[in-house]
Amino acid sequence: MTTTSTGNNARRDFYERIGALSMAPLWESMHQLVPPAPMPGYVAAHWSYEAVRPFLMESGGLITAKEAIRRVLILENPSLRGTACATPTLYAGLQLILPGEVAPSHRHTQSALRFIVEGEGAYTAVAGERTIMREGDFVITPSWTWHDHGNESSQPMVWLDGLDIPIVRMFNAGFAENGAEDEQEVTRPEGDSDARYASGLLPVDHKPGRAASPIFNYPYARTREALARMAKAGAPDPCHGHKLRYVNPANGGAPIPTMGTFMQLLPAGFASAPYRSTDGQVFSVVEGSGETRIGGDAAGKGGTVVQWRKRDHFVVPSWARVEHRVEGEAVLFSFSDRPIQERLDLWREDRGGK
Ligand code: 1HN
Repeated sequence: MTTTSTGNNARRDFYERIGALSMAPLWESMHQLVPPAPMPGYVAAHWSYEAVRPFLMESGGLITAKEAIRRVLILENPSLRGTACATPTLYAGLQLILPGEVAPSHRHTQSALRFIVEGEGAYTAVAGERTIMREGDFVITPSWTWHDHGNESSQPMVWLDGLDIPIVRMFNAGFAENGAEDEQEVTRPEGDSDARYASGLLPVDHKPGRAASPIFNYPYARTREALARMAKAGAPDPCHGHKLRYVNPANGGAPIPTMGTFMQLLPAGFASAPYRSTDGQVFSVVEGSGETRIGGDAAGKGGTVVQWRKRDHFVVPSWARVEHRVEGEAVLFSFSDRPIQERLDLWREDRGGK
């Protein structure tokens, strides 16, 4: 028996004995616990709307929105099955609400975003105000606010739900309540929060209290116009094209404190320079088509190439390189946990020198 194997046997025996006391040797796992660079441990993923939509519509015949509470097909990362995670920190799902249906009022400490994928005319009510939702609108449901949805239009509505479920689960800070009525009482006229907070003005005595934005619908018409004017005015960023982040006008931060939300226009013929950042991201294709190489090397080789079209969804893991390529103009919505990472001085990016 060599000294080493004696040593190893002695160590194994030691690990077993300390294991009985719920202890473990750090030196066996230290390299994994403190890696030299992020090792995401989850994969790029893509859901084509063409493949998903028939199942969404089929779910409409299986259960009502009222019975389901929320009729949603979860977009679960293939390497995180069973966890309801699109990335280790983010939940994503596609919600269907049919004409005449109501998704009953409830509230929870998890924050939610809605990004409207198909249809228009359904409303969501948040904290006493309704807003009618249209394709491309970005709508928020802040933590612990009552919310219900209803579809008084004649077409199905589908939206992307993004929630900070894994984050709240990690903190074990989840609470939820059902409303007394299916539909909450409407106490303010439609457009009230828009009037007060969305014109570069704030009520004179507004006190920045909570972290979430006082605006709850950021309509696509305005976002799209901003992008179009920006694209007309100057050259795209080599990594992002023309990219904007949604903002809480009262504090300059993200509208939802746990999730950053972004919209970017990729001009016709654009090929982005390889870029990576520590926030894993979920993308929703708003306009156009193109392809994205995910997790390639600095020279733009290898990785997974996702070919996407309007209404598709895809996931870019943390610290995986992203390269977008389009023929015609395209618009992408995305969300990530970037605001949390920034608060904690953790967020990093690598622009590959661009
Ligand atoms: C929720 O409340 C909604 O309000 C959507 O539309 C998705 C996923 C998990 C837990 C609560 C909604 C949800 C959710």
